[in-house]
Amino acid sequence: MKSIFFRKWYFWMCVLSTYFSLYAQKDYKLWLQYTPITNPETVANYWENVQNVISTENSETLNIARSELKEGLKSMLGDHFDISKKADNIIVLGSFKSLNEKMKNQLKYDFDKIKKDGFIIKTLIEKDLKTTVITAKNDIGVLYGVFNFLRLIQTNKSIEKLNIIDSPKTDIRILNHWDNLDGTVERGYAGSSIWNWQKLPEFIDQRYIDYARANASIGINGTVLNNVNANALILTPHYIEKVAALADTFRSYGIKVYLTARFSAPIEIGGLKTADPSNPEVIKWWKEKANELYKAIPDFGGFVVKANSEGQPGPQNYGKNHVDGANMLADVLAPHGGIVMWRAFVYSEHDANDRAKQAYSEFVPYDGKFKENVLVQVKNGPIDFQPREPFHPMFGAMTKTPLMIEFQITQEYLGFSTHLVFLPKLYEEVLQSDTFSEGKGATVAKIVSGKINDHVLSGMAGVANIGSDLNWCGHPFAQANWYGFGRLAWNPDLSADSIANEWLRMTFSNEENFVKPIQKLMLQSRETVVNYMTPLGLHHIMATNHHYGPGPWVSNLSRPEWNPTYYHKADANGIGFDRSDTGSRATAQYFPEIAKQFNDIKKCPETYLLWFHHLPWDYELKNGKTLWNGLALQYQQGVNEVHDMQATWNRMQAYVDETRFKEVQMLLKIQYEEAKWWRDACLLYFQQFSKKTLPDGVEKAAHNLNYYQSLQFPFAPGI
Ligand code: GCV
Repeated sequence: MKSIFFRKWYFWMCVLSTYFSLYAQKDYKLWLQYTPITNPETVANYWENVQNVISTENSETLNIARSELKEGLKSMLGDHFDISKKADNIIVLGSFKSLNEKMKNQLKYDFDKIKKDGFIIKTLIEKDLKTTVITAKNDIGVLYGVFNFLRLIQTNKSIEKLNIIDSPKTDIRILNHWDNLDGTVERGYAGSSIWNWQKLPEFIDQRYIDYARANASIGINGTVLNNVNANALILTPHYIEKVAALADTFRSYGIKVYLTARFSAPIEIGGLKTADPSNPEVIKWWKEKANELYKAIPDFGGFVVKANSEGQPGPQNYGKNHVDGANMLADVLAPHGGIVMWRAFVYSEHDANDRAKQAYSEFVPYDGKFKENVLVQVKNGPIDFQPREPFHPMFGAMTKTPLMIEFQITQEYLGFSTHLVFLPKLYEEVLQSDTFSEGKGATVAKIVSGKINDHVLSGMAGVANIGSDLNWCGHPFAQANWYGFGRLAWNPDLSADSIANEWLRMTFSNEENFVKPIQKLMLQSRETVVNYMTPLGLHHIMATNHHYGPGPWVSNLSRPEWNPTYYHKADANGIGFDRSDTGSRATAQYFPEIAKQFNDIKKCPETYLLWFHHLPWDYELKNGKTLWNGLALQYQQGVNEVHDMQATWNRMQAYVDETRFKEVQMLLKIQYEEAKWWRDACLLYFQQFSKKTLPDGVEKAAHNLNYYQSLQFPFAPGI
């Protein structure tokens, strides 16, 4: 009796655990779901073209490419491969040099068009024999080609007659992990760091491989493992060994490892008295460190450095400048082929000037002075990853220096991982901004891809949103931001629209009734968050330190530019930061065409109005409403839009597995509550100055201002 009961219990436990692990896997599998195609006709059509896979050579990367292709096809189309059978329609995988002469002849013109890491996917037809060739200049290009090919099937595209020739437009497509050695992640909202330093180097977590594979699938080719607020210990032998184990794991996926170098490391771990970049002992120490690193990791990528920024040490501590610091490190890395990514995120509490102007003022005079293997890494906007900022004026202003763009994928100022915000829309807005640095058409995208000034190096960095959470990113839709960053790093001219479309199809479903409304929701989501957090160009009004929730009233922090009041400048006369010619003149840092536009209240896009202008509460907006009414209505609109997002999602149950459906549903509920919190707290606070009533259509706050001001979140994640 007992044993029957036990067997039944055991049976159901197995069923349940399979059920849970299957669904849990969906969260974990990101956009590489390879969901089985259920329509037999579609399956048959695909099979017509992919009866077998043959590779022309072996290497670790090519073996990965082959098994990815086979497994992907098997999962989507069913297990029909018969390697022993001579198939008519095959896929040939291999680097160009390994193809037979006939194929080489057919492909040689295409081959000339691809660059390093690029690939060709081409259907060659001879009599009745159809061969799809996936080839490239190097093995990793073939792997990229395979992921591209699989994406076609994942997104329901035809593979009948392919002619795809694609190359990345940037060289360095890199994630910046702000991961600390103690396992915490600065601005991380998806659990703890995925690097298990204690178990490395012996223990290689399967997650590292899955991480590398996911990155390779979107073309990411580099990772900075540690926080830009760095601990020098990462450069000690104890950690280098662990870093090397990760580099070994990532290598066959085309991913190079980089580290943040703490500028004062020669003192902290080298026993020197100084870190002065001109000191011979310091230079010798860094040279030896570079030798040690390259001995352990022959393809080590190089260093990222946050110097003289937010309390981090740097060359200015010794009366030297950014060029002195960056070039010293560049010199020690150059013999090994390494690079330096020197961050331009600097602002000083001793500089009374507008914070938005400081990086430009400090860096632009150094243009042309950096060594060839230095890139200056510039955040997308001049303040700090706000829901909306104009593009950074440094883009276009340093023609002799390769500038990398740094985007934040993790949602520090964008509702953490509880808010659904599709960031490629933000990235696209910045990348497609015209700097006018070389006349019309000098977009940020062209500058960062090195096209405008013919730079040898180019790159895009994204602050990772990856953590130990089952779904990697803390929100099923936050995965789209990792995905979208990778796709844009590969091609900064891709549209957010197409990225959302392919991501949805790969991650959830190809059903049009699902894709259409959810794509629309994603594309609107960034504007929505701007509406309920920082409409009309407001910025940096988040609560102190953790940046969770609203805090426009904060004015007591030691550094003026850390206080939200510094940014909105609300008073009885109005609101906004005057950065025009009558104010800080930050507009003058842009090229004249843009400067003129931003400077003139009538021409300035209303999305940036309060970023550049301080305006009276009665100022008339383009829609005829007063500034106060327009502001209040925009906050309300943000709330309404989240409500609409909920309604749209609720109609999607039939297309999404239960786990992810519920996760998103619960998260949207939090987002809705928090959108209302933002609206109420901000409007109550600003109302003290405007002294105006709320316009019709704006809901009254649920609490008074004191209540919102009293909220404390000492354990908010990410700090
Ligand atoms: C890693 C902002 C963030 C900091 C971050 C810094 C930077 O100030 O709040 O957490 O530090 O940017 O990008 O260096």
